[in-house]
Amino acid sequence: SGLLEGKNIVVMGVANERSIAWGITKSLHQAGANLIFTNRQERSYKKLVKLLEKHEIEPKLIVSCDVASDESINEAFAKIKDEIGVIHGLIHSVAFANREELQGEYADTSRDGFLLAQEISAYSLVAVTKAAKEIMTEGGSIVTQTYLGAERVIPNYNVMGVAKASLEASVRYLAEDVGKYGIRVNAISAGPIRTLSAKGVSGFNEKTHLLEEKAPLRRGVDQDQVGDATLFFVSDLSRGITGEVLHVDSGFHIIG
Ligand code: 0WD
Repeated sequence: SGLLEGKNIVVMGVANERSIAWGITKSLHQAGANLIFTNRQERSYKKLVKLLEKHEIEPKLIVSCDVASDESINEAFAKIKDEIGVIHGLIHSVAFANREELQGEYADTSRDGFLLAQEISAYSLVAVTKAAKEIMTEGGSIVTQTYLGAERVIPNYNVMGVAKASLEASVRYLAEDVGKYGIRVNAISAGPIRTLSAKGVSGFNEKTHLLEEKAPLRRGVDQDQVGDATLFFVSDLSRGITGEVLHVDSGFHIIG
């Protein structure tokens, strides 16, 4: 369908074909969006270019952006403004924590590790919202990716769970701030999906089996399901919704 025909959407966080942001890319592309990509590493840039070629998706622009740096964020959005002008959507699909702190006890989290997880996984949404709202002059939709570990204690998720709680609270505060400009901010809380980042969480792959056993739908979640739910949030179909966290997890979160 042409739900996003003529809309300029920025996608942050495609590392490879398994990335959640790649599933989102496919859904947005099918809906007719013009896509702008940001990525951090040279390695992911090359992968992204290859992936786009393979799937015959023509990017409007690819810019490098390290969310750890305000300068990098400002440069990236200045370039988007120069070359694209107005944007209508932003996909934030970025997180990071030290691998050694995604196992064992949360009580052992270091000060630096705590701050790093908060900076890359939660503050980054604030920083990119600040930059994006300046070029969302026709209104828009910002969508981030969170996880159940924000709401409940999930073994080994630890410092990232606390960062996701901060991310979800940020979604609500940001939604209030930018609502007056016609911009919505929402989060998708996906069930566990095997990706590069997920490999960093000790025992994460076993969690996918839990959905098959215990979730109402008795099956796991994939990147395409998250992509379609994100498409809903980016499109006008969700125009009445902001500050929301939507679970795309086969219903797992309702089971006690
Ligand atoms: O089960 C899962 N995989 C779930 C993931 C369940 C629920 C939520 N999520 C979330 C993650 O926490 C994250 O917020 O989804 C988002 C995307 O995660 P993913 O698709 O699982 O992970 P991955 O494919 O590894 O992409 C993460 C990307 C990085 O790739 P590179 O190769 O560049 O490290 O996060 C980005 C980066 O693209 N990233 C950064 N981007 C800009 N600046 C930075 C940074 N400093 N650090 C990481």
